[in-house]
Amino acid sequence: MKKKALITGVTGQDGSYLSEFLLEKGYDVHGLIRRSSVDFRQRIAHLEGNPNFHLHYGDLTDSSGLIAVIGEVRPDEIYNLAAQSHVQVSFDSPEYTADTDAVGVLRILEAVRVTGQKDNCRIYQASTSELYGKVEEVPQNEETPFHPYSPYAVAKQYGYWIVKEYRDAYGMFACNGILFNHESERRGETFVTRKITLAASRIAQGKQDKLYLGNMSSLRDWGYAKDYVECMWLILQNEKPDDFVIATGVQHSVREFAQLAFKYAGIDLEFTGEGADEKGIDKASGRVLVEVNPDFYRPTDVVNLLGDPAKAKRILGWNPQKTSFDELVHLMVEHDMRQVAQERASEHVTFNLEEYLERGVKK
Ligand code: NAP
Ligand code: G4F
Repeated sequence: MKKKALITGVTGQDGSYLSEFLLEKGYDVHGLIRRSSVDFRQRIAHLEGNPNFHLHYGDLTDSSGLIAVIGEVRPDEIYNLAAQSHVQVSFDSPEYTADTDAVGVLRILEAVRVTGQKDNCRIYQASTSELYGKVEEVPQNEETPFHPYSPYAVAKQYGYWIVKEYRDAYGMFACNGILFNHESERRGETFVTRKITLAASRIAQGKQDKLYLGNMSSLRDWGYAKDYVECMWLILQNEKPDDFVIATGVQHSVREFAQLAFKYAGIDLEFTGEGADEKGIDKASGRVLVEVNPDFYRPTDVVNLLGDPAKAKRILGWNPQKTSFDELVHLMVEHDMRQVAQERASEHVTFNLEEYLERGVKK
């Protein structure tokens, strides 16, 4: 019998990679999607039509729909990836964020329980390094106290604890993956890494003049999303339900990410000034290409995330350094250079992508 998995957030970055991963493992994959008036499924378009890939309408804010889908599919594994996942947006829409990211998790657990599947459905919850927030130690591991520092993190903290509670109270196989930032060529365009790789590619091809950023000194532990979805699966294959930190154990600043991304786009940047006056200048032309816009500062910002993935390495046999920081930045820039070249071609502006690939983007 094929295993059945239900993925909420299937249209997102992680949902799309996890779908590919599970289909390759021979799973029947069911995805939960929200109704929208526009086509928002580009990350999974290539999977539609696959006989083992099925989509169901539903929303984490609607328990009746969740009970119907979970009752009908009767999955062996649920990966709850759906969330309002943008930290800055959570300051603008705190109530919606709480409804989806906190109570939404409870709705999934209850749907499993009330449809009589508590003993045979394993549940993965997409918890986050944002829980460490205003960090109490560096690096962070499974024992580090939480100090959530945004409406998003506060909502996710409820999700984390309700998963643990259902594990203890009802003996459910429910687990948290405490994932540190993971990025890819499919990353949403308003997260800082993708904002940078797209801007560097547009600036290199004459489509954009400048990139405006917020806090460039913020430190993150950035991994590759494709490597991280494997770990979600490994967590549910473990012999007992448990919580794991998933991270690379390597830390860089937003500034370092930008410098490397511009380098792979063929531009050598040097940073001068401090705080809101800091600028990224093209060494060759002297042009200012990166500036600070305080509008991108957050009311409270998480600035020192570094994960210790030792437990996942030891118990799950997961390799935290499969894709290095350098390789991650390189693959994102190469993807965006191609994407921008295609956009430019449709605007009848030619860019010699082949020459660039030979010259600039090489590591
Ligand atoms: P993402 O690209 O923003 O995807 C979020 C997904 O959730 C989308 O499919 C979105 O659907 C769906 N969604 C949002 N609100 C929903 C609702 N009310 N009901 C049903 N679906 C809803 O996020 P991601 O980067 O793949 O992250 C996946 C999960 O991991 C999220 O829970 C995130 O908070 C968590 N996480 C991410 C990272 C990271 O670095 N990427 C790190 C730690 C934890 P639409 O397409 O319709 O918007
Ligand atoms: O890319 P970010 O928006 O990601 P953030 O806030 O770390 O959240 C992401 O990772 C979390 C895991 O730790 C997930 F739970 C969450 O769902 C999401 O995927 O911002 C990273 C850092 C922040 O400190 C921010 O202040 O970059 C700083 N930053 C500086 N300039 C900027 C910008 N962030 C954005 N989005 N845009 C800027 O212009």
